[in-house]
Amino acid sequence: MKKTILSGSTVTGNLTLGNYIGAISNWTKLQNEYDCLYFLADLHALTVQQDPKILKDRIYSFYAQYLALGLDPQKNTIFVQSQVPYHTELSWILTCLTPMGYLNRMTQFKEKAERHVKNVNAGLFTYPVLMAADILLYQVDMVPVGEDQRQHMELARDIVGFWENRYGPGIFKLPEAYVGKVGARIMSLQDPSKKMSKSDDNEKNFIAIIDDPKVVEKKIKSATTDSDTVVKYDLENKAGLANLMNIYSVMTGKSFEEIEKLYEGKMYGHLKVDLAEIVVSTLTPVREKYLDLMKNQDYLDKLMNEGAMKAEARSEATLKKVYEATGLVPRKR
Ligand code: ATP
Ligand code: LTN
Repeated sequence: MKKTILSGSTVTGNLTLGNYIGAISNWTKLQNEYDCLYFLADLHALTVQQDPKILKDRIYSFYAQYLALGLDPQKNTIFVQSQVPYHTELSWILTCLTPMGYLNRMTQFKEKAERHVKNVNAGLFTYPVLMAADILLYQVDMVPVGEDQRQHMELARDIVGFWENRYGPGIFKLPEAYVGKVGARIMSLQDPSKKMSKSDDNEKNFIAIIDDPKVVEKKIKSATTDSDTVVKYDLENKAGLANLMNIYSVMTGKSFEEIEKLYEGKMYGHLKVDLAEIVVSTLTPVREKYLDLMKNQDYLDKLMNEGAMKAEARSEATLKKVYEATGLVPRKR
């Protein structure tokens, strides 16, 4: 039996190089060995205010980006969260088992509440419970995520404990987080003290997977570095350069030592020019495939439907058991 993997990305902004390196490149590697479910967390996106028209376009765009980045709809179940209603049903039941104190500790909630002071809604607070439901519905073994999601993964495991204390064992599998060793945290280009985030208001902070090659070049060239000139990996004193070296290393397979050697006696500018070329050559075919897919919305609709049907069929059994255990009466079909 193949192990089951599930992961998702919130439908906000545009997928970035950080998402690709930290998450989606791992997903594409895993798709051959494991039984994988990958989804668009569009309901999670609603925790911050969304323009309906933009959200809708983005759902198609993200789906096309998943495909363009190499996720195969034949090998994987690729679906849109809101198209499988069991996620929200399970989420409610789990919300009623999760102590507020646990949610209060979530650093992402604290950060987002600070960033969206005018819209600190209850969904932002209960976001990690919906994430736990996404995972627990499918009896998942492993969840490949970036470093920033570790805490939410711990909570998902705690929620299995809350459930079992109340209703007993045997329904949910305890999921493990899978955080890649390299590239787990790509930082913002202008402010390397914070992570590259796709919903950043300043576009210069991130490279979008579908950015025009010229824009990619510009963003890399204007990335913040320091006033020194020696190319040396030093996270503490040269955080901006370290971030560029990290991206360089992940995308070429070269170690930091190899990169340092390569740029001995050269300026940061040389490294930036080469890095821009490396990133552009990786992203160009993805962008072309993406633009092609976006011309055919019917095809995307068809794949989304198939994905949702597969996901629904797979999660039905868990939800039925949950209804039985909690004393709810499932509708007879
Ligand atoms: P947002 O800014 O909207 O919160 P995000 O860029 O953090 O978005 P998510 O949808 O939260 O993206 O994350 C999708 C996946 O990408 C997660 O597994 C997450 O850990 C990973 N990821 C996000 N940003 C980075 C980053 N800078 N470096 C490495 N991995 C990342
Ligand atoms: N919170 C995640 C997106 C997400 C997710 C999930 C990831 C929602 N549900 C389930 C893995 C498994 C994020 O990356 N921001």
